[in-house]
Amino acid sequence: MSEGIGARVLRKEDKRFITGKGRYTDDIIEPNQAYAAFVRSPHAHAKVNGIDASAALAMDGVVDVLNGHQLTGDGIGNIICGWGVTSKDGTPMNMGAWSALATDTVRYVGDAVAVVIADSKEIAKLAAESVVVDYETLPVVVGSVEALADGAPQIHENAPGNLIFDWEIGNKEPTDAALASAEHIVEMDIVNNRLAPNPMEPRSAIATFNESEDHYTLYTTSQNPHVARLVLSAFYNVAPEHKLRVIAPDVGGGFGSKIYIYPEEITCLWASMKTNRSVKWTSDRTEAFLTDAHGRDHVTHATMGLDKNHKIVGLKVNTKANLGAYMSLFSSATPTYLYATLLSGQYNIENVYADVQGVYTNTVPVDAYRGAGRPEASFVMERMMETAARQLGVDPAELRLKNFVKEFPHQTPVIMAYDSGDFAANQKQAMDAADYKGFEKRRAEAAKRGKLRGIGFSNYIEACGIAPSAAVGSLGAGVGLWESAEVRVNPVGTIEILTGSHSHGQGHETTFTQIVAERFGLPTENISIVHGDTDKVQFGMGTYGSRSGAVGMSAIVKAMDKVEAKVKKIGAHVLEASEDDIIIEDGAVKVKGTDKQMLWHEVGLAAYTAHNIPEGMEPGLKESAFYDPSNFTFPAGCYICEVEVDPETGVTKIIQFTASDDFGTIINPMIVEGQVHGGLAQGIGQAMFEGVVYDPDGQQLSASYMDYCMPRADDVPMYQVMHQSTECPGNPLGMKGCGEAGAIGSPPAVINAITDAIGNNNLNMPATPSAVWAALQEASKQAAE
Ligand code: MCN
Repeated sequence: MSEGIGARVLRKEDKRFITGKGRYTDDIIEPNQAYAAFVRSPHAHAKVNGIDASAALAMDGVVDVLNGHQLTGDGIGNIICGWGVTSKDGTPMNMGAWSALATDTVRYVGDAVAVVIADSKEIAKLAAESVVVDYETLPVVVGSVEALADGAPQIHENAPGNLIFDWEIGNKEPTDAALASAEHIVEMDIVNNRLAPNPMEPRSAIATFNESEDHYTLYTTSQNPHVARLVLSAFYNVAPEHKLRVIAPDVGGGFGSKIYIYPEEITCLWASMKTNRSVKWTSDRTEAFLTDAHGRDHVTHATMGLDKNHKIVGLKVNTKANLGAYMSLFSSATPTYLYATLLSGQYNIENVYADVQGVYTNTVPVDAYRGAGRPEASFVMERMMETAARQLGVDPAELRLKNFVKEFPHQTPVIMAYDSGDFAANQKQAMDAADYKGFEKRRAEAAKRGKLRGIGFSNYIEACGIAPSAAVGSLGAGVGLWESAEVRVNPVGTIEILTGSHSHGQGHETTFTQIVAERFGLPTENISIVHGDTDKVQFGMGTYGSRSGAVGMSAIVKAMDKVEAKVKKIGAHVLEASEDDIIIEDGAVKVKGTDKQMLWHEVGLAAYTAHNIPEGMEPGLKESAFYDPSNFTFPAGCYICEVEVDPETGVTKIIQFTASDDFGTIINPMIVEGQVHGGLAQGIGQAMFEGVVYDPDGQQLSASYMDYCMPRADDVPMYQVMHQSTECPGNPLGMKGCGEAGAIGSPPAVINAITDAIGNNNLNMPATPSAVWAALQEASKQAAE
């Protein structure tokens, strides 16, 4: 089947995207549309003593100026965090309140205190600048370590010492004992830098309250419109669920940052009801830096023990996770369930213990960003591994090989049950492709040119799919994370797939049709995807955690099973054969071993005309299914990075990057490679270029592309991307997620390579030329002493 599973089908959606025909939220124009501009705090921490909006209200074209007291007065609820994390001492999270518009206190630069609604965007922005807010500044703290220190400014009344939770996982006493008796100890302080998500399309929302129908519509840049509707109605009381339609049309990237319901969506909906106008807001880039949820920001101390045979006997990790000024949907889950549960990496380690403190600071809220917790875990483990190899004077590849999990299923001491994998095979494939054996020769040749060449490994594992619902629920999530699908065969035989997954760059319109094409032997052009609209798709959990393949497509498989069963019954009836003899292939329903057949569209027609179907059968051909996976999926791989450093300037060039991944069954290799390429660019960005920087007053010094450096095309090499797969036993297609792997696995490979080149292991991300140069100076100073 040329367009089925494994085919490099070109992305159907690209026709409209690359010809400028995509329809994004900001492209939607409603009649009688007004524009919102937010009045944002210029202070990182302040009391709000009053708001004077009289000048703004007097301006021509200003419809209204609304504030937090009005919002809470109308019963609009606080923004919630959807995952409970219980502290070591059994207490629940100390959660501060987050109102979509602040009332008495602002807690980060960008915190919204009021919104101006006006006839044009320009008037709204101008008017917002004329709103006078009486702020009384308060002391500020931006780092998690500082926020936990005695005497730090108190950010939320009910989170004493700024501690949201102090959570633990693993076996503490046995880990302590294993470390005490270990032959070798490796100890490191590791910082995982704060990142801004930077999707190509900034966040946007347009809300319409239709008074005559008592109905709300919200177009928004969401990765999960159904969850948005649920949360907006059930928790924020903005509109009853059955009277609210949420549509996420084309979305230009999200990387996790569009999972959450932000203050702006809540405010636009509420303001639409207040003003009886459609209300539109689209973020600009500076606003995006100031308000899109950031990612990472961990400060970690890790200790690893090895025995005399270099087997790891224990791992102990303490992490302080900066969660910013407020907690949003996934924020508590990211540094706990999605991080510490993967700290043992690809290795068979009997004793692992981690404790994590979630901390409030006067910074932008931190939540999931591509990988969410898993890049932080793989960075800790893979930096520790490389450091251990260097301290022991052994080959890093050999040390990993010795410690790999080799038998599956494998239960780790930190909850996860790895179901499949062949880590040694991925490592071998990557080593062969990267010509690891020939590296020392290349290093010597580079030295002759005055360059420092280095090589670094990263053997990552991640947990995708986020499942099953019972387990996710027991971890404190408000909802289980299953997925839904409906397969509609139309009377003419074309097929529409309604899915709860949401494509915002991942190519679902292509890959989802491929599995249907494969099953029924139809061309993909006869199959289309319906998604992103709560009025069209019954319910869905959306796209994040690389779950749409393994979970979303599995729901489609389940629905196709039901369609197939009905088609066989109709085929057997019409063709006067036994159901057992009916096969479906090449777009036809056939009787095995005969030339009797019905074409696919004839089956569709039969189902809807309904005069020649089995007695008692319901007319129509449409089935739905809900799929709840039995486990996470565990994509894994080996990444090898080779760099050259100019010792005069610290400028680092990636010469070669080799990735061998295990994604189970691959539906579309081209799309999967694209996903890996994108993830690698983001991981390399984190390792070498990107970082949100705050000054001590809580002002972002990196809130524009002048200061926040994204990787450009010439910063990344032509990757060598390859696969060595083991089938996932947990879902019908055998798939594992691929959407985050590149971002998870690449940062440690890059830093391991650079530190290998410069001979100094003490290097934080981003490894900018000045950071690398400083580390080189430190190394030569140490050598001279
Ligand atoms: N696929 C496949 N074979 C596999 C696994 C996946 O062919 N074995 C295909 C899938 O059918 C899908 C794509 O690869 O078309 C990605 O699938 P999957 O790994 O299931 O990830 P999701 O579709 O759930 O996407 C989420 C993931 C995440 S969590 C982030 S963050 C991310 C990412 O996808 N954000 C992205 N990739 C992104 N790509 C773009 N362009 N923009 C983003 O915002």
